[in-house]
Amino acid sequence: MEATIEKKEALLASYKEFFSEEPIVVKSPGRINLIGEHTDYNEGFVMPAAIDKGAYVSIAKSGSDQCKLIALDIDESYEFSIHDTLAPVEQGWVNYFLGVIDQYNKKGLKLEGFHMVFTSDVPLGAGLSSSAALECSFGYALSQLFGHEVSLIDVALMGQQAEHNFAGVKCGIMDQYASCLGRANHAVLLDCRSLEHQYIPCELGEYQLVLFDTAVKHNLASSEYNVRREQCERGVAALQTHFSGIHSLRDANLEQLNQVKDELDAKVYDRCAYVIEEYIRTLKAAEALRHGDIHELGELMFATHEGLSKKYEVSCKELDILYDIAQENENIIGARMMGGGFGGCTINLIKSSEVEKTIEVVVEKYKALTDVDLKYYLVAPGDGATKL
Ligand code: GAF
Repeated sequence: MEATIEKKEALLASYKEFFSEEPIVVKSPGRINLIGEHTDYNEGFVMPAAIDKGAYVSIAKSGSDQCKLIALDIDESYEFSIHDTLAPVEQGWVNYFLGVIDQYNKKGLKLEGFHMVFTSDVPLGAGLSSSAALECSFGYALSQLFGHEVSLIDVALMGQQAEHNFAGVKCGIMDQYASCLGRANHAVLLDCRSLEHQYIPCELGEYQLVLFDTAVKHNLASSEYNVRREQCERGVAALQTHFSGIHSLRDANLEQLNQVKDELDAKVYDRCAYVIEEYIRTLKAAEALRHGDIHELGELMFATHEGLSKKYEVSCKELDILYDIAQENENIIGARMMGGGFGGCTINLIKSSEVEKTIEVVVEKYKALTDVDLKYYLVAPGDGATKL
């Protein structure tokens, strides 16, 4: 909390250097995901948590139609009129904001000109949803500034649409939902069909969560993400010709999938099998967490990595190396790649009493195998979108 207050004060001071109004400040965090990967757009379950790092937006009405966005961290800005017809622009970061404004426009929620300065301490390209943090902090800030009654779930949905329409990634709802509705010390078990969630205390006993950041982001990330989505849809289409009541992979079981196997491309079969298995694993993991069976949770995380790497094929060399190192280490009882894939972090359950020593060993082994200095983050579940 102290860090958050400091960030707020620093942001307010920066805002004053650019503009004369008194802004409001909103924070929305990045996220981790314990388990339930690539299940959100298949209407399954996910179990993410918000983290303490987030995007901070300071914003006030400009008193005219003019809007100005200032990205403090990269010293860039962007100006436009609130009445402009919006379309994606070259400056990548601007699209997250334009995409959210576009959603307000589509919903008929009236906006006026504004001045906005933002900063973020969510590591970029680490798979911690720095973009969802931007979309959600901004979406929530607009609702607060212009007095619109927009629920946090709606803010999350608007952020997701911004990602689809302005960033070109057909993402599910997990990242934005966790960013908006995360709760300190809890994981969020989210049903991505009904958009209902349960908070599960994230009590990990003698273990703690550590992220190892490969710092790689392969170009494949967004294109292959959309391909995976299409492959799942192809699997659903085949299942629908044989079975009733199938709207998404969430409704199918492995037996049914095996019955249509001959009609499916081998890759499509593997993708669908992974998703159906991950759906089951996520529910088991939620039970394990509820009952404090952290070893079981860890085993399920290992199994998820295997599926993501071999069947869903969204891992990469660096993530697999980290997985192998984790598997050999007796102090790491669960590990897997996290998020969309093709780079970013692994999430690890490490024995708290051995955490420093273990990190040292992993960093050393990774360096020996890749010649890269591994970054790492100790994370704990934090709160979702908040007006500070
Ligand atoms: C990315 C997406 F944005 C999420 O919606 C989710 O699909 C995730 O990849 C994979 O589980 O973070």
